[in-house]
Amino acid sequence: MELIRYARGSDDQPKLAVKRDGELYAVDEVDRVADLLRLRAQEFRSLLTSADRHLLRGEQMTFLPPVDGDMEVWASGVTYEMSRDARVEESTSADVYEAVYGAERPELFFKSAGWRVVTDGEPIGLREDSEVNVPEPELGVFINRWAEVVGFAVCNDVSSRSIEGANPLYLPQAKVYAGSCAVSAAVKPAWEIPDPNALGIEVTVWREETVVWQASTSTARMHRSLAELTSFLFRGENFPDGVLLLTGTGVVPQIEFGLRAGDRVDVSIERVGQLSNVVVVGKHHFGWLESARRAAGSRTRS
Ligand code: DO4
Ligand code: MG
Repeated sequence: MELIRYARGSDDQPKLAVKRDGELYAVDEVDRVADLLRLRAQEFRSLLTSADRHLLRGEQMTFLPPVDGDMEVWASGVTYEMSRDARVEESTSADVYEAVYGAERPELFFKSAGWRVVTDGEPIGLREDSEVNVPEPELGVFINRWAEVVGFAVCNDVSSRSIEGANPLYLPQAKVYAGSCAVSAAVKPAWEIPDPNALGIEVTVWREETVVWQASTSTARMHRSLAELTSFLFRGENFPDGVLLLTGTGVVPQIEFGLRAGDRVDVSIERVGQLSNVVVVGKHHFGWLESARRAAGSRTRS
């Protein structure tokens, strides 16, 4: 089963559905992921599993990012050895990455407001003022207001490597900008993934017909547990509409590699799903996100 958020026409209010055996069923009780994340995990599960009466067929649907209401997107970093080693190589302040990898407190940072998130088939962005940019394929974890993990998604924490490398204090500029946060349209409920600690993650970057970077890892190589990351995230803040937490990248390309306009980035996570986006450069490509706040169906597909 997967949870989907969708709209039909450009003026249609977003709604929720569950996909089961290739069929879509309406979730009639609530219209927002945020409302689901206000429920306890058990209620979330019974509401989704009981959505089996109202079959949706044939209608033109636009799938939307599964982040709405006052949900926020946060991210953790340096949660894999490879991420630590890559930052040590690129950074003018290597020791901060060594220190955070071994520290009790993880690196956690705000990644995106909900309305800025892009989903499958929409463009991802690079900053015009950034030289080297990379995709970061990451397992995303949906956490409800009660700090319970209720679902998973495939995410891309698109980042400027050169801006972060110049000075770690530039992290917000390297991480938070137009088109930098992509999340798969489908959410996999947590009860269908009893062991999220052994999921294969794969990323492929296509330049025209050629694969220019490919890498894989497994969540088994993550140096922190989901419970640990969740507990630190909720230490200092409440999330009344829930939160999506990106859990860090376990693959980083060679320092010579950088994304370019027109590249297609495909990410897949075993048992969770896929995410595919084409790269554009500059914030002017994302003006449509503002109108999509009011007219959810008017989104841009690449
Ligand atoms: O320390 C900078 C960010 C690291 C990050 O985003 C990651 O490891 O995925
Ligand atoms: Mg990351």
